[in-house]
Amino acid sequence: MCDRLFDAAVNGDRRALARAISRIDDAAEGVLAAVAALKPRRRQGPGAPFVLGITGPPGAGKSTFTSRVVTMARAAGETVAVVAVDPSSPFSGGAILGDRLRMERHAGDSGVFIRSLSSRGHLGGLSRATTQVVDLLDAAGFDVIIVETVGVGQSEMAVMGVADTVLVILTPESGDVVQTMKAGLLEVADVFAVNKADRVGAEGLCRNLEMMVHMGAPPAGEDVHWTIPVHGCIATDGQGVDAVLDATRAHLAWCQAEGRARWEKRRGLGRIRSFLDIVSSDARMAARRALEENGLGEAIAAGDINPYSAAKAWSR
Ligand SMILES: Nc1nc2c(ncn2[C@@H]2O[C@H](COP(=O)(O)OP(=O)(O)OP(=O)(O)O)[C@@H](O)[C@H]2O)c(=O)[nH]1
Ligand SMILES: [Mg+2]
Repeated sequence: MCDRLFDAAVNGDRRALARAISRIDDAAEGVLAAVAALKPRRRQGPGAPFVLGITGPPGAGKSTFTSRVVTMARAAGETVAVVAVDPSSPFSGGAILGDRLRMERHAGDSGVFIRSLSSRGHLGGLSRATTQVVDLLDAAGFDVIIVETVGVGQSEMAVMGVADTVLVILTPESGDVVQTMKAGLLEVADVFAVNKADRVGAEGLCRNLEMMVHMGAPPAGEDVHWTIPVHGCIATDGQGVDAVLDATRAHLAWCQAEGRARWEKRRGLGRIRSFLDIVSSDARMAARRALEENGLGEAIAAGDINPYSAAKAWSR
């Protein structure tokens, strides 16, 4: 069933593509085999397609920026897919609606495809779904794939495992350099953009970020080093967006040349993470089924069987 849907999806049927992504998001039966049969181009290496991860604090301007990038890529004749990864709770679904409105200007353009992912309730589900959806969009032939996610926890790590280049968008309001480091955003960033450069404090933040990225010594054992560029921009009127985009393309070019080994290493870690995500969510689903059988769940809840020995007995 899934195979035919996935075939149609990679052959240009946009409705099939949307449905295939829903199947992935729901971890539906047969999805794993269908994804495994895909032939993503980037298995060969970076660059085809360009997978750009965009992350940063809530409200930083990620979607506004993404919309600009879509317009620019279309003007250059490239097809673009956008995946908005939404790790928020089921009770705050407002952001995606706002995105829909913002992206409406691209509606009717068959060279643009926009979807959001939720995968709520699955352990590791979000990163699993993101990787699989990017493979599908890659196989479907998009030139640029943008993965947008709020940098509030694990989701940006998932983006890092799948993107060629990770752009971290900050604003003068999103906190200082120390907070950025504490949030782990320095570890995931290949390029920094300070958006809302029309607001007070943007220049200072740029300067401090510059200082921070130059302070960091190259990691031990790495003979090539990428120095994270920092650019200010105003996503609402487009100022500086092209310079940020050029910096992400420069990083991609670096990944294709001297940074190739580092790209391969990151991709390798991403693949290991995919494996662990799949195994852990499968195991959890199997354990849930086990709870429903033979009164195991009731017995554990009542304290008749202790959860440790039950888990040990089950995982054997
Ligand atoms: N002043 C100013 N406002 C901006 C700029 N870029 C975006 N905004 C505004 O900031 C608000 C949030 O923008 P979004 O693009 O939704 O931000 P986001 O990072 O996608 O937000 P979430 O997905 O909810 O995390 C909107 O009201 C934008 O119009 C900018 O450069 N300057
Ligand atoms: Mg957004």
